[in-house]
Amino acid sequence: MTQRKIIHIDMDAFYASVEQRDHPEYRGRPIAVGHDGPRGVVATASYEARPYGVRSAISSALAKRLCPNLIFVPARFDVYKEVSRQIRAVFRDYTELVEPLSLDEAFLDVTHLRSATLAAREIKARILAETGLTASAGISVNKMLAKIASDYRKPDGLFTIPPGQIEEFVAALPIERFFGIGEVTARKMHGMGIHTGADLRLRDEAELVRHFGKAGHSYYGYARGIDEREVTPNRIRKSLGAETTFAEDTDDREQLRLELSAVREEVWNRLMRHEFKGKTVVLKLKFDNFRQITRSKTLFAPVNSAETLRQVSEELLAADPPDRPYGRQFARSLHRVRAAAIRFRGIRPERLNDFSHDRRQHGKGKDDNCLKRDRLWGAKPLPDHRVFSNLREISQAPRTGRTIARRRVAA
Ligand code: TTP
Ligand code: MG
Repeated sequence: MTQRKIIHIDMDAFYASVEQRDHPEYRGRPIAVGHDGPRGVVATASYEARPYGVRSAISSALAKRLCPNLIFVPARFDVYKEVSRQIRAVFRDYTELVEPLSLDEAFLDVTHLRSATLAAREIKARILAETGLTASAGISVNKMLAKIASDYRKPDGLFTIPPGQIEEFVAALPIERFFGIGEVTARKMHGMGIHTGADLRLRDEAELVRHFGKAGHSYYGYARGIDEREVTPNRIRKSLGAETTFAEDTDDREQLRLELSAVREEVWNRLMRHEFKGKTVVLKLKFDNFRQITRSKTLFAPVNSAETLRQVSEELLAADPPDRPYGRQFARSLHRVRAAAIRFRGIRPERLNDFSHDRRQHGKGKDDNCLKRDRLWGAKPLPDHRVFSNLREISQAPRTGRTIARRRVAA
């Protein structure tokens, strides 16, 4: 089998660089893209702001504390999308096999070219000429290594991991830097004493599978610099979301509403960044007794404005009667909310009709209760009534793995 040649390209401080390009007065200054309100979230920060610790997804309030001179600039997603279109056009001059991961990054399979490193150099130069912005490139034999390499010399970097150096490179790599090992898995690995690629390499495959399920096979490969994932154009993302764990558990609705507005802003940023089209909005609340409830609502068309997202998520949050605080129906006593999440799901048409199953499984009585409560306290429809409402609650007791689901359809 011929060895693949993979390039990963990632724009530097993408939104912030676009703002500095278009507003010369911001050049050389610490800026954050996002809004400055008390619940605002930073989408990204310019390289001048990063030494202060300002980075993506922290709150604007914290960012201002870290860097008092920080300038907040509102996001202009249309402009970022236009730049994204320009860079993707450049990529396609080199290969059909382009897999965008978000507006500002993509994998390219250039196995057919003589030198991937030369191609990457050219791509960077063309991006700069056509957009006035810098990108970083990583080059290697698979996606994992290319992605790690592009991060290695940021900003304006270019780094190649040639086949002969893979082993050494991977051995020294901290486990959280592997592409494909997320935050939660990395924490679990730390708990097992696995901190670097070298540590991971010492574990046998069966042990990794025992701890991490099927993914264990992949991790076994990653430790050896092996990653079989192909560059797949038009990959379809199924869902996207954001979650926050509160500094203090709360049962105060107003507090919850405010906390949720920050999660909403972040999830909206992600939606824009991944150009995700989601029709189903899911709200999840986790309680201090480790139970959780999930509610969702499916619209006829993808959510296309931050205002619609605000309405739907507040509606889902308000779906409890005021005299019955969150979770009471699932717990013997009142519990406080520990964490909240909003997710978007892309939904296929056939999924919209699968309610009969739940009805059979959980009995009519429960559904009727649910109906009555929804009529009294149910969510207000959106103004245009173009809403397919799927109010759904799930109580999960993780220790037993038991799931109780209730669903109801309201016109
Ligand atoms: P990244 O490529 O992760 O970050 P970046 O381009 O700003 O900086 P770097 O030089 O380290 O690559 O994300 C690209 C854009 O996506 C970023 O400019 C803003 C947006 N974004 C968010 O809106 N929220 C997020 O949590 C992250 C990580 C990015
Ligand atoms: Mg980037």
